Amino acid sequence: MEFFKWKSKIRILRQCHETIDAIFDEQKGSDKKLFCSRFDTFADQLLHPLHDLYSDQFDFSGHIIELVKVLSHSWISRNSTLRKSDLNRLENPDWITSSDMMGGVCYVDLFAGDLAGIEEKIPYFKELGLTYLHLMPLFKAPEPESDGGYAVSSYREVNPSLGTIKQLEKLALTLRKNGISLVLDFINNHTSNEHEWAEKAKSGDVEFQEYYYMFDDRSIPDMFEKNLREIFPEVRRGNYSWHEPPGKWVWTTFHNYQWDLNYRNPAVFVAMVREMLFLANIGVDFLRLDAVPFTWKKAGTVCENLDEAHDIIRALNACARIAAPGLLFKSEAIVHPDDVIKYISPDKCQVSYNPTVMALLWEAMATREVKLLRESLQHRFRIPDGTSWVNYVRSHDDIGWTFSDDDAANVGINGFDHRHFLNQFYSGDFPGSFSKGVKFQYNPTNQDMRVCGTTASLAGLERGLEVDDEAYITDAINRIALLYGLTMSIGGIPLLYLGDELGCLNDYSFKVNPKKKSDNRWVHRPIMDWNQVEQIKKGGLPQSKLFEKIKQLITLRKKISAFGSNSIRLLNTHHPSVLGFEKMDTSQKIIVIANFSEEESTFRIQEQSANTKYTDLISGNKHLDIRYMTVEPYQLLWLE
Ligand code: OTU
Repeated sequence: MEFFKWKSKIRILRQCHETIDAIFDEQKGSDKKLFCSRFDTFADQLLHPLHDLYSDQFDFSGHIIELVKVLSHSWISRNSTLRKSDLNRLENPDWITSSDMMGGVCYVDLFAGDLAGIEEKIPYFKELGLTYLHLMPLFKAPEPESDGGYAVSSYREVNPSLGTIKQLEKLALTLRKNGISLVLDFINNHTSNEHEWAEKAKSGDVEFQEYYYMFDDRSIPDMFEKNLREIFPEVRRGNYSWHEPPGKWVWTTFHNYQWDLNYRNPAVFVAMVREMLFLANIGVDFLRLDAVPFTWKKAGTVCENLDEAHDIIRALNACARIAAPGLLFKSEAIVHPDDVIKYISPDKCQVSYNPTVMALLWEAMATREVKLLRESLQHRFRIPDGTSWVNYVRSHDDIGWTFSDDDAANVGINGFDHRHFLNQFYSGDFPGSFSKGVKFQYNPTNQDMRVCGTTASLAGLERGLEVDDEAYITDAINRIALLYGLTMSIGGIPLLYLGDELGCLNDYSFKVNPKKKSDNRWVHRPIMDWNQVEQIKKGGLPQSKLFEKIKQLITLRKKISAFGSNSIRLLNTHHPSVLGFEKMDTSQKIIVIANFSEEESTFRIQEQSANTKYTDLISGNKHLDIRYMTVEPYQLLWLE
């Protein structure tokens, strides 16, 4: 490193500048000065991690020069709208923690048929106040199975059944004009087995075989395998699959058709930057970095969350800062909370899913106790300035119980037993459970398991409607509103899985669909039924109440600036089912109270003075004395 800092670094930087000069001199008019100043500002963030990763590789500086060419050309072709938006974002870096932020996520086909359909739904997004729209993977992918698009055959082609890349670019612009940021996945851990690189590897092209991890026999795979986790053990045991051609074992962490990219090869890094900046220049605002923990493998380790995986993200981030400064990253690390947090930083991922809070919201719902949620929030919620959580109730994936066993032990819970209980509870096997989830990926070796289900089905609405019991249905609706209301007030960007606002239930039809039947996650990815949406909007249905409630909460959240902020102060409510915390910023202080019980609960917040009276912004109730107060079943209070 020392050597790099002095001698070779100066030489490489000089070569970089010569390359930049040559490219920009040919393309007169493009803003070279700005580009150069950004390059200089972020050169260390770019070159240091790359030096750590690749300086031992043949022609390290050649790869750097190639990278600089990619960055220069991407910047030159970045259009004026995006450049203007870059400047806005840079001038207002706190935009991600504004309480105006409201996210939504959907599949293009399931929600609206195709990209044209999505554009038609913009009024619906605006009705919900969305400012952030994550469209699930929409790129060219293998048929019939593609892991819901997470096996990408081309990062530059839209799946023809959904539209074209031109349409996507236009949609990004239209969304931008409507105040909605476009979020897409950057599936950078693997490509599909039908990607051009994989095809070349199959045909025996050694250059492209080195884009992946390929082995002639089991000796190296067997050595690695000793320490590796299995992600989809019901689909395939182990982390490798045999492919003929090329007649080799291929590292496939997920499905056989998802080939892990070999980031030890610097050419892979450069090639992926090229794809990433292509997406940036289409007008994507956030890239969700899929499966970030897995991008580096090292013998003798679990091959997740390694330091080198972090180096890759820092270098990718520097590329964005230089060539597409408005582009932000969202981390998708559904792992132990100690690891989740390490990806969150202005020079890595500026936003991140909050899988711990997601899982613990459900945990508190099942146990009617908030102690583990509270324990975790207490020391795990705080993240750096310039970053934001994305808080969600559920995603397109299963729910895994990724809380810390140490946190659990601190509040007297055995983590292993508790996970077993939660799986039983949410798959509906636990006596008295309100939930109708489906088990996912049982691993007989370690008894690990996760669960699937829509928010409404997990929260009791499906059972409630089946037994046609009004009280049961009301509890379920209130649970959903409570969960979403907390994602809106805990701090960060709330993310709505579109359809949840309407109480969408599990869809079991995937079981007879040959493309989907092997993956239980499809149970919670229903097709949006727009006729039913009309019925719900007319009013009178139980789901109508939910829809109105969710809209009310979103509208209110936007007015409460403190709800965007990362800081939180936990309050002692003296009741096991009642969570209390305070959100504060320079202009506002709000107390949030959440009752995770189907019983009325009486809580006490003692640190209040006798003459402080509160107004609940949700119900409108005034003159509330929280030194001793009773809340309704599953009630949420936003107290001012
Ligand atoms: C992600 O999830 C996606 O969200 C999934 O839909 C994909 O199947 C998968 O990647 C492969 O592209 O294991 O059960 O810590 O938890 O990357 C879901 C990260 C997953 C993993 C996560 C993965």
